[in-house]
Amino acid sequence: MGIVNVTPDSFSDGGRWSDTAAAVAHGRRLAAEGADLLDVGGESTRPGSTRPQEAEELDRVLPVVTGLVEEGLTVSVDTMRASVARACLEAGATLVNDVSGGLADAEMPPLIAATGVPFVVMHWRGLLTDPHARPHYDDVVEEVCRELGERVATLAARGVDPAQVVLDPGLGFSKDAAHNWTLLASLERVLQLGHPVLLGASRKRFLGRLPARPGAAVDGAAPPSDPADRDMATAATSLLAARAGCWAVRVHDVASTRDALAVHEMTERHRG
Ligand code: PMM
Repeated sequence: MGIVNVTPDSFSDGGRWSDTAAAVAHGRRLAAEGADLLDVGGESTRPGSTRPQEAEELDRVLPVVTGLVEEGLTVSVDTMRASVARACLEAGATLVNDVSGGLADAEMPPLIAATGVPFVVMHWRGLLTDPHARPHYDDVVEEVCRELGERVATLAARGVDPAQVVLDPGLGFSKDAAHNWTLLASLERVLQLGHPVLLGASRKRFLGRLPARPGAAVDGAAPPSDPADRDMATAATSLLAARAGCWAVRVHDVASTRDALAVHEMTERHRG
């Protein structure tokens, strides 16, 4: 899944594709590099960012979704708003990716139930308004899995077929670096919930503080690397995701992940 952020303020590529033509060209390039699916989003979820008005979000994403669909590409929409999801589905998007897991908008579950489209339910403990609020877990894997299971049950009670649901542990959402690493090390536990799993590690902050990097301070005080310098680490997480059996990875740089996934495919093919 290649990321097409049509936002002025996403943490790694905010503002770069905010013009429709540039965003469509970017999506086309990601598809040419091997993305099977393009995820178009118009709202940044970085801590402290203010939500765009509904009309503004729609203005950002709908022309891009339409443009990519017209090129015959498979498109998902990254939104927490049912109205935006509905308009994009009508324009030809085939999947809804909701970082709130259907919690932000009461109209989302009935829309997903009525349309029957695949629905990405990401784990998040809510819109963070305080960027310094520290998430607390006694056992992050156990709690994320339990809370995802509860989300699926709540959605099912509102008519969503569990077969529509793709789960995402939500790296970086209400989670610190140690939580992200622990979840990455335990993806098979998320897969045991019995749904396809999507992983979104791409360029996230915890990948910008790898201990082996020259200059990385032992006490972790070194500044994080630039988001765009995190693609090799991202590709490594894509390999981990593939080995665990994930369904998809959501990435900014498709070429590096494509190669990592090819390494996985070749080693699987040659497994004795
Ligand atoms: N991360 C971001 C946005 N949308 N959707 C899913 N399903 N999973 C994620 O991890 C996720 C997401 C934030 O990253 P971005 O601002 O670079 O898009």
